[in-house]
Amino acid sequence: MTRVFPEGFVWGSATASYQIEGGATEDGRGPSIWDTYSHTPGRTLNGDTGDVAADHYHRWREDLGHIAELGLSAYRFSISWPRVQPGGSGAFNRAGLDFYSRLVDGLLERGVRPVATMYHWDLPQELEDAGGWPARDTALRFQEYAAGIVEALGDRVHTWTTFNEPWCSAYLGYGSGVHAPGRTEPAGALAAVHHLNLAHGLAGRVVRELAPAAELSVTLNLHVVRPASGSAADADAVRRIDALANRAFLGPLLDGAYPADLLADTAKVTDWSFVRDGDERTIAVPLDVLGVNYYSTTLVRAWDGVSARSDNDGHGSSAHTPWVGADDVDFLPQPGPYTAMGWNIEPAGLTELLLRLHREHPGLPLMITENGAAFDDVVTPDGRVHDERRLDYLYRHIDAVGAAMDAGADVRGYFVWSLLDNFEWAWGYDRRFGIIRVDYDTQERIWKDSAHWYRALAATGRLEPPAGD
Ligand code: GBH
Repeated sequence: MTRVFPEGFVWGSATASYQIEGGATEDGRGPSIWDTYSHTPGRTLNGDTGDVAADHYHRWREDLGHIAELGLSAYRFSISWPRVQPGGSGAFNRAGLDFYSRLVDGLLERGVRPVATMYHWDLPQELEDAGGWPARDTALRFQEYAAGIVEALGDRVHTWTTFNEPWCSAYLGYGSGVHAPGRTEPAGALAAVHHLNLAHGLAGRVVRELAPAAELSVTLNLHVVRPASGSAADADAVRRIDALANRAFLGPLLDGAYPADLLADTAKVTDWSFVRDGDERTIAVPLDVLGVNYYSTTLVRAWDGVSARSDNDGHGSSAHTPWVGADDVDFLPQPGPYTAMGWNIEPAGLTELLLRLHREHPGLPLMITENGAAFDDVVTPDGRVHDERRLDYLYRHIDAVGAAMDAGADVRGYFVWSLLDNFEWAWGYDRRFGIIRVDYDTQERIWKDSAHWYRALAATGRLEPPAGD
């Protein structure tokens, strides 16, 4: 069935600094935790690093051309903290600020709305050396960084997003260690959760003050958690994971407090004494829009402590769990189909998530800030990439967004992840999410079929089933 999206619905695409820019040591950029991590043997697949990536630092003008050619109404990018403030505190780097200033102006000239993320995981290494996100001071440094970039770019940026997926920064960075900085400290992961939330609140207030016309948002990777059975024990496993994954952020951000069950569940890990009086009020700065990243769903059961655990527990290559304090929860494999990441494809989960947010936080506008899929693309002799599985994934998920809107959810836009193939973190260049292919030998950009299809969608707002569907 053809679905027509409302006039003004935003069609965008998203990227992140470390994943596309390269230019890792140029024009005064300092090192980030991802430079250190990716250069540490054994941390990323094939030892891949973001040193060159998609060379966007030099090819930004060409990439703006692709964005314009696609007819996107918005582009979501992230600012590299160590490019604009190399040591994470003190002096700002003019050349770095100028890079983003030119990018923003280039978007505006082409009629594309800039949506800037302040932090998509590249913490200046000096701040990690001083303790990283488990240290409260990092949140204060973030406030200073936010003031510098908002002063420089102000309300030329339409939407300021403080953080991308703080879940990943906290639990993968400091819990399982499969992301930089690779630490495995359960209490540190929860302290990181709090300091990321706090940093959001502090930076949010900076946006309100220095760029009152800009929108304020944060992007979360909320988990759609389902029970393996109807048992009370499995329902409780869902509750616990929902607390760690979702309510640890939604609680303070939207309701002004951490959920009591989260504090109780994790009491053996930490007493949460890092939460000081007034912090929760600081965090709850009103949002204009909540960014939602969605890829897949999560299936859990209570673990009896005896039977074999599933190996699909989200630990990646690490022996440590990101799910700190939830050792009695098991993560189960799910029915396919799967993407090349091994993630199950389930569009209905996106509808469910949007409707939950609509129900629990009525009146809060939502934006899909990431959705997309990695597949093993091949370039055919005609020089094209017939990525029909990605195209089908996008179609089904955008349709799922439409279904949620039909049921009342206030969704303002959709950003496909990603504009370009890029450095997929621990998986390096092995996994390709782009609607535009990057040939890493020549840096040539090739539109995949999904890009042509997305262009038509952005032009008309009419979602047609792909041929053969
Ligand atoms: C996003 O992360 C990132 O924002 C982006 O940079 C990245 O390139 C893109 O997605 C593709 O990966 O619940 O532990 O079992 C998404 C990260 C994906 C993290 C799903 C959690 C489930 C593993 N999330 N993943 S777990």
